[in-house]
Amino acid sequence: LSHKKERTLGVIKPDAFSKMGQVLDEVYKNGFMITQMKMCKLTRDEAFEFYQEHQGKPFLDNLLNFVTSGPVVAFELMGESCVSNWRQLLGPTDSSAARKEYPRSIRAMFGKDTTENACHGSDSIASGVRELEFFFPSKGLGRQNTAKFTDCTC
Ligand code: DGI
Repeated sequence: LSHKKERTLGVIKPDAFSKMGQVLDEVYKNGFMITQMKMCKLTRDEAFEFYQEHQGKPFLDNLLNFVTSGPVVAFELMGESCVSNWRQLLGPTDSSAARKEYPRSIRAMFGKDTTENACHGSDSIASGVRELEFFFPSKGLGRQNTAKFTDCTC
């Protein structure tokens, strides 16, 4: 069994921006460590790049409208199995399903439906690396070398 530390990207989406304190409280209550954080408002081009894997999907336009409708808070999480652990804390994509299946999840508590679902989480280690590079570019001073002080291997 591997106990390597992983990195993943979390994003508080525009619908939950005003509840960022409560969301971050859940992050810490559940034992996650935040190692980078940034507040920004995405342009449509940036959102399109971020969600490139959803090109051609019927919900993409709706998703881009929503995620560019207000500011977001992006953060890096680091820890053992944090990619899947963070997605588990988020709950199902559909916030209504989350309320039924996992009432203590972040989407159950702060999301509304399948579009306005409070937060994002990378779905794999590879997605996490790409998505972290998007919000925290490793060139220049865009990203601190947090891997060094937390002994992360990716
Ligand atoms: O990883 P998730 O955020 O749970 O879901 P995903 O990576 O499959 O999709 C990214 C986002 O796109 C998701 O948070 C909300 C939106 N989305 C995904 N599937 C649907 C959707 N929106 C609508 N309206 N309908 C969908 O089927």
